Amino acid sequence: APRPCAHPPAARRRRTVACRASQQPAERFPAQVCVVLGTQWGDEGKGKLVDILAQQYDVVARAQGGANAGHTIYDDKGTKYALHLVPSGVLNKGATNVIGHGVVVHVPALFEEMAELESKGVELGGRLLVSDRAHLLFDLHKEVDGAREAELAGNKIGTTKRGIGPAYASKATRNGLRVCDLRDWESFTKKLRTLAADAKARFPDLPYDEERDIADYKSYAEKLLPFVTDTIEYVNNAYDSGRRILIEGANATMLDVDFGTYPFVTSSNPSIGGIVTGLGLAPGKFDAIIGVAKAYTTRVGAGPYPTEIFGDLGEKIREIGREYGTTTGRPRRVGWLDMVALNYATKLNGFTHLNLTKLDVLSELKEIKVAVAYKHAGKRYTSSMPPDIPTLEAVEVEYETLPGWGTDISNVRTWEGLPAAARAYVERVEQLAGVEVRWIGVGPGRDAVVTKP
Ligand code: 2SA
Ligand code: GDP
Ligand code: MG
Repeated sequence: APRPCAHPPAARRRRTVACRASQQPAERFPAQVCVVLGTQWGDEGKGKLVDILAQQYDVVARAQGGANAGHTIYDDKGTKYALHLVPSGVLNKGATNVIGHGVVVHVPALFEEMAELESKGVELGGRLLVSDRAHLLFDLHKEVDGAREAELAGNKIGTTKRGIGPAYASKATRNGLRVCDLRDWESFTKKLRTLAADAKARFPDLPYDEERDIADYKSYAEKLLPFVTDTIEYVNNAYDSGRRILIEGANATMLDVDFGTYPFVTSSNPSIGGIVTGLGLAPGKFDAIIGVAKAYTTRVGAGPYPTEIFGDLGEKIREIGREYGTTTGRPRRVGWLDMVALNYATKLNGFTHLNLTKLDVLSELKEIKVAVAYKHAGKRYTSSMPPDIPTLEAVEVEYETLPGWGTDISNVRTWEGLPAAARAYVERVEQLAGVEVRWIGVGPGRDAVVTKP
């Protein structure tokens, strides 16, 4: 049946808000279309929230990024899954998982991930769809990623070397290959040889054997094509028939190629615009946009990081929070919660709710700092970012200091059960951000979440 509500988006939004206010919090979700985005430099715990919410959704979709992403989730038995290309809705047997056209797909990495999931008993047949328009990421792109990083020497971006930047570069250069190209073998081989020749003109010693890839992709195509469809049609039809759609952002706003700390960013738009262009669902259809923020911050890779904590304290938080890359295992840099970045992300993405994660990691600290402003050359920044790296590296950070709670909260499951100082911390974040914090993470497990009344 067609979706009953024919109100224009703005009117519908107002209606949704009015109706939400009269409901009990537990009933506010699932919103029909819900987007989950990273607000910081990634690894905020997006996967965990998506996995939790997915239990109430029919479709879970990725729209940007690639296998650079690492989303960690746990099932009820405590089995751990590290997802890179497959959406984190995969443990909800009732949900269809969609890899939208904005994602750059390394087919062998996808197969590896699918095999790993199947070895853990997660069946994907009929539950995974891959966009026919998604760009293919080849080993060639990974090699170029490595070669470019090597050239940068002391100025490396610190990429995951998963080929993300070069794959999006091929897309923009318009010599990239897409999933639908696998349907026309002759044209596919011709395009791949042209792409390889182009890369080798720039990097003559590039260790990439296109003839071997061509041979491999013959069987990959046969295996992949049953999963391939027009996902733009699929998600829009799902929407029109009233099905619930959850969209999982990868990476995060401060790594956005337009909004982040360029050039120390990824090559997609992990903010709301990338969701629109990467999936094909119109923005007026989004009912909830959830920003996921760690109660502190982390950053993996190089680039300016105004609230970075060095020395023993940084090391301590890294160890308690187990802050190591989900994809590469790299140690993550650690810093205080940065409200300048969070307010900037809120402004850009229009968050309707926040999920504050990993509050448990701060339990041992006597005092917790929160950055409320950057100051530089007579200017005070509270929700905007200087565009250039030298200024970002030179800003003086203005902090507020809040008392810690000094007790383990990892077994707390209710708002009232949290120590007063922990509640005060959450409320201060809410106040500074001007957005409701609806979920508070107190541990990595699926149940380790406090829903704020
Ligand atoms: P890339 O590979 O071109 O996207 O790298 C560019 C920058 O983007 C950062 N980036 C990430 N930051 C945090 N987490 C990511 N995913 C993995 C994880 C990272 C890992 O979940 O832990 O395992 O190392 C991710 N992906 C990209 C990257 O560090 C560069 O700063
Ligand atoms: P994502 O990329 O945003 O999905 O996050 P990652 O999975 O890369 O990194 C987040 C890490 O924190 C994972 O190991 C999660 O299991 C873990 N995690 C998520 N939420 C919480 C939380 O509230 N507390 C603790 N201690 N760990 C959490
Ligand atoms: Mg991650």
